Amino acid sequence: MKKTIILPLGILLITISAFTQPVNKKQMKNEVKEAFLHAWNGYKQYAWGYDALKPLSKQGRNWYKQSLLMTPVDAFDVMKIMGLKKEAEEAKTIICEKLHFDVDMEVQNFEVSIRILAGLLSAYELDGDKRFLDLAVDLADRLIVVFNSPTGMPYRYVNLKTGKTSGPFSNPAEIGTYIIEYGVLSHHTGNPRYFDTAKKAMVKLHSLRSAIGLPGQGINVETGEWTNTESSISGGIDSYFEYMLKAAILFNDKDFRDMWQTSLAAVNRYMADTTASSFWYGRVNMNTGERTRTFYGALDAFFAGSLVLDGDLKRAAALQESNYKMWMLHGIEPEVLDYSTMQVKYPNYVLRPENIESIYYLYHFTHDEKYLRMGKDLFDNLQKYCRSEVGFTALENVITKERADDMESFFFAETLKYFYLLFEDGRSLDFDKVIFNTEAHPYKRF
Ligand code: DMJ
Repeated sequence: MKKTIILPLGILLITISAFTQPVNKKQMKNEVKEAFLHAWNGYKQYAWGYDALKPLSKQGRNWYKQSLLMTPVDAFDVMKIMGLKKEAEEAKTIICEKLHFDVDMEVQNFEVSIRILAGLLSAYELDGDKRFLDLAVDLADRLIVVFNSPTGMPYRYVNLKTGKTSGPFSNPAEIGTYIIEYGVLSHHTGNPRYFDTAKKAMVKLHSLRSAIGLPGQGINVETGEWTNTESSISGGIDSYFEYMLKAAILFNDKDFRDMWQTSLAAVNRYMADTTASSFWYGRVNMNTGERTRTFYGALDAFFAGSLVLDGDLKRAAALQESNYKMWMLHGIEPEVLDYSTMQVKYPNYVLRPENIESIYYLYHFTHDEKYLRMGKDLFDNLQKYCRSEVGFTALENVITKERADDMESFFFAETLKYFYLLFEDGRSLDFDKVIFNTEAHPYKRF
């Protein structure tokens, strides 16, 4: 809705957009639900049984030789949250009838853990059907062998049937993003092995931090030697930090609290950066703290949410202003931006959730209407630039708006879920009673 005001001189016409008007939460919630159904129906019609939909060529895509039903598993808890009973039943049926893991194929432990293992666990918590837990236990028992390295830090890949592991060159995110899923699994099975294994890997990784308290971007899990000494809050490290804080909260565990506080102090001291009017976190050398690159991107945007979850509203709010600026620069955020020049470094957008995730967190803690308006602007632009005939597409280039033939399962699990939760006022999910894994799968706090 636009309102036109004629100023006294009668010459100047200023259009004040809906930006200044209260956001109609109910209407936005319904729009998000409609967008979800649009994307799900596209998947159903053209990619049923595959991992994901290719929305431009209208066909299915699998990650490996056999589908792991990424989209139904990732999307199931959103359907429960949105009250989409028919769709949830469809997803449950295909998961329970078709999903199995006794397949001779090598998978990436990180992605399969945060999407499939995590999705099955939240499905179990929200639905109560034990078949979800049985699938989760079977999968975890096939994945957990990745931790059998000389350091206890996991290899990147594992063959689900043979248990053969590979990929010693890893990064903190792929080493330290299991404690939530494994902890929840230990909680439901009564078997402490999962929690202990994931914690040991995280403790080991933290012990290898530099003298100034930072992890690097690359590490060999067999030797513990760093292979890349750049440090950031970005992809490759991001969820390692996220899980320290969330594990401290979920398990009320002092070790994770100490890890988080040590790391956060170093991140704030060395990575935090300001330009004329904005606050950012750039990249630095893990040993010296010297700035390496003034890069910030779509993945980094999660950090405002972590900051406010930890009680640092001041930095969180300042960083969210930058997140919003990054999104609105070209209408949709780029993968990476150089914040010192505001030039786009990597121009693609893969339907990532982190910006809206942080908006949701900030709105929860402040109830400041401006976060609803930010959320609305992001959603309106997503509809405008990414919606396609049979779903939503990633963008090759946020400047030209050239599309990419891809709709990641996290678009359901995270992006649409956080939009919905922002506008629905905690009716279906109480923020304070859950912890979200890095793929936005919620677990009850113990
Ligand atoms: C998701 O798979 C997870 O949020 C992960 O931690 C980072 N990348 C994607 C979303 O951007």
